[in-house]
Amino acid sequence: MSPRHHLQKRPTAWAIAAAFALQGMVAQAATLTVTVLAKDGQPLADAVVIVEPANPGKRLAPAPIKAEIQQEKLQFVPKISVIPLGSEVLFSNLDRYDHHVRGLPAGLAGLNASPETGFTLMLPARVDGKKPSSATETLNEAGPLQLGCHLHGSMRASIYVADSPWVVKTNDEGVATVDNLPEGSAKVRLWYPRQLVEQPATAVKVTAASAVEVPTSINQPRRRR
Ligand SMILES: [Cu+2]
Repeated sequence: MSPRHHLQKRPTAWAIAAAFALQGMVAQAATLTVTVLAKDGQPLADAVVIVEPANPGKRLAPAPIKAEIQQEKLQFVPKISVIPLGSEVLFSNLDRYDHHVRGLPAGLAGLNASPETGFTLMLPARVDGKKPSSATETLNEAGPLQLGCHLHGSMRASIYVADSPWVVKTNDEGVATVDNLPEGSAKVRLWYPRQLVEQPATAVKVTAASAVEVPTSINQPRRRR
């Protein structure tokens, strides 16, 4: 090898910069914007969007958080939460009635559950001049949970306990923006409370800025409040 040839082979500053840029592109976080439509074709809020990349790579579990769910005017607020696995949830009762928080796996698993399954909290009625009663629960199992109250059958809510960072609830425009995805093929699954039939997964190609519309046969809930 001549010295000259050797010189030519040496990577130039430009080549090094290009290599870094390329590396940056490969590692670049991609975004998928998912719009979920109800049976009537209108945006569906509060649907849980779960993106499952074909090659998730070294996926990090989402960091646990401290979440809050309140009981107010005979309702759970919020009605649907996406909370990372291992998080602690603070439940508070702001009403002047006693409430329970009965947490059970959603769907059939919950129907067949024994009394020991899930968790039960008792939150006494609010008393003037005192802090509302509250209790915490740590979510140690991934998947959807339904919340109820033994005293008030209409009090219903859900928590989707996420073991992946790619689980996002749709906003009022029916949109869930899922960030930091690896590029490439992925599946989009949905979870929605009271859903009778599981929606088939949607295959997508995730790019730097990709979007998909997912029509469903889910009925719009009646107008809330
Ligand atoms: Cu209650």
